[in-house]
Amino acid sequence: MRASFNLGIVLFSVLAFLGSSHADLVMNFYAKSCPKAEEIVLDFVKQHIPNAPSLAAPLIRMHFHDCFVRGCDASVLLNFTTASGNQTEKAAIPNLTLRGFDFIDRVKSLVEAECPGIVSCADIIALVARDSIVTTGGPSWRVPTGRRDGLISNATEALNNIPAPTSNFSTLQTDFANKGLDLKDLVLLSGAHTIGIAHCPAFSNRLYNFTGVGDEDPALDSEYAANLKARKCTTAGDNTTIVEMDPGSFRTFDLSYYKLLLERRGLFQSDAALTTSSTTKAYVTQLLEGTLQDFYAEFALAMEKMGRVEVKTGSVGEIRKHCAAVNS
Ligand code: HEM
Ligand SMILES: *[C@@H]1O[C@H](CO)[C@@H](O)[C@H](O)[C@H]1NC(C)=O
Ligand SMILES: *[C@@H]1O[C@H](CO)[C@@H](O)[C@H](O)[C@H]1NC(C)=O
Ligand SMILES: *[C@@H]1O[C@H](CO)[C@@H](O)[C@H](O)[C@H]1NC(C)=O
Ligand SMILES: *[C@@H]1O[C@H](CO)[C@@H](O)[C@H](O)[C@H]1NC(C)=O
Ligand SMILES: *[C@@H]1O[C@H](CO)[C@@H](O)[C@H](O)[C@H]1NC(C)=O
Ligand SMILES: *[C@@H]1O[C@H](CO)[C@@H](O)[C@H](O)[C@H]1NC(C)=O
Ligand SMILES: CC(=O)N[C@H]1CO[C@H](CO)[C@@H](O)[C@@H]1O
Repeated sequence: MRASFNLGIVLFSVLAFLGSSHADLVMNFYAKSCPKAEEIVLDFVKQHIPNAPSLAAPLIRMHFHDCFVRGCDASVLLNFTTASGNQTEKAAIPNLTLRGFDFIDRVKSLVEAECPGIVSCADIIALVARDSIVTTGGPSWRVPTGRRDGLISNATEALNNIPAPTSNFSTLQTDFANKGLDLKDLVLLSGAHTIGIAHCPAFSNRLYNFTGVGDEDPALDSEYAANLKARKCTTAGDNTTIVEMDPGSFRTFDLSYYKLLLERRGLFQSDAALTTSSTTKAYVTQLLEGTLQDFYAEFALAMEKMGRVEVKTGSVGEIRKHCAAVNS
């Protein structure tokens, strides 16, 4: 009995060791090292997001931007310029409209107070993104943890890896494939544009001078374009006006984003591009034929997959003390 018990422990340890050399993310990674970590994150989100529900959108977007540059390693959070003067991801154009950095910092300080130096900023972004979406009534997904924080943040890499709103289908396909994400993931993850807002420069080329002859993008519904020009982005140079990406239900995580795509009312060229490939258009149609719960279930799988992109685990990277700076 005793011998077999010991043998069990040995076997278990060997398996655990082999497992850790794979260093995959696991559910509830902090169960022993910081058992309250995930609860602290959730409590903070539940306490603050109901008063600021529009933050859920930039927080899930932050997770996306983080994962697409050097993997989900919180490189997106590093302060503007490093000691050596390098520009970080925050300085890159796609990041100019990110919000929610303070929110992450506040969660981090609560978690640090509970267990210093244990919980990574990368995991905090992933958990906050999920909990914020759930708290605003959207889908949930599994967030395995154990990500470690990166040491490098580079503005040029953000530009090279984060797809632009002017991207066509083949560029999007390549950008996602580079992160191990397929066309289904592209369609599902783009569905996050069912919530949130955009600033005019992300799409005003479609309204003004699309091909250099003062024209609109023919792929954009002309009535919608006229409306945007009359009421929202009234000049080609408007940098500040914001537009709901899924007008009418921009706070509701529903299927109407996909409905709009088929009505040629996707806001960005990158949204419209999903209907230019028969493969992705078929996925869009399929989602619209299914239920909201079907969409949520598929979205959940795609988010979990995105959350695993090029993660650093084991002894790679570090656990930052402050999310905005690498440890000194
Ligand atoms: C497929 C390629 C994608 C492109 C080209 C793209 C581009 C953009 C752009 C340009 C904005 C507007 C920023 C602004 O002007 O304020 C935006 C907003 C947003 N994006 Fe994406 N995005 C993509 C994929 C994703 C993914 C994968 C997610 C998350 C899973 C996501 C979530 C969001 C959300 C929630 C917003 C609204 C942010 C807010 O309300 O502040 N996007 N995106
Ligand atoms: C800043 O740039 C220098 C020179 O390229 C590089 O050695 C250093 O690692 C960079 N620092 C960061 C934090 O990216
Ligand atoms: C940032 O990334 C670009 C593109 O990969 C690279 O050319 C550049 O040297 C990097 N900058 C620093 C400071 O490492
Ligand atoms: C898509 O955009 C890329 C980058 O701008 C361009 O090189 C490529 O020719 C475009 N593809 C199509 C099919 O238009
Ligand atoms: C449209 O773009 C073309 C080519 O860049 C430029 O010559 C023209 O002045 C622009 N027209 C307007 C109305 O901005
Ligand atoms: C919009 O932003 C650009 C670049 O930051 C700036 O050059 C331009 O003057 C701004 N336009 C307006 C109308 O504020
Ligand atoms: C980030 O930069 C700001 C402003 O330069 C500075 O006040 C803050 O202390 C920095 N944060 C960290 C963690 O270094
Ligand atoms: C959130 C953030 O850091 N935004 C910055 C993006 O870059 C511009 C300048 O390039 C800054 O003014 C913003 O504060």
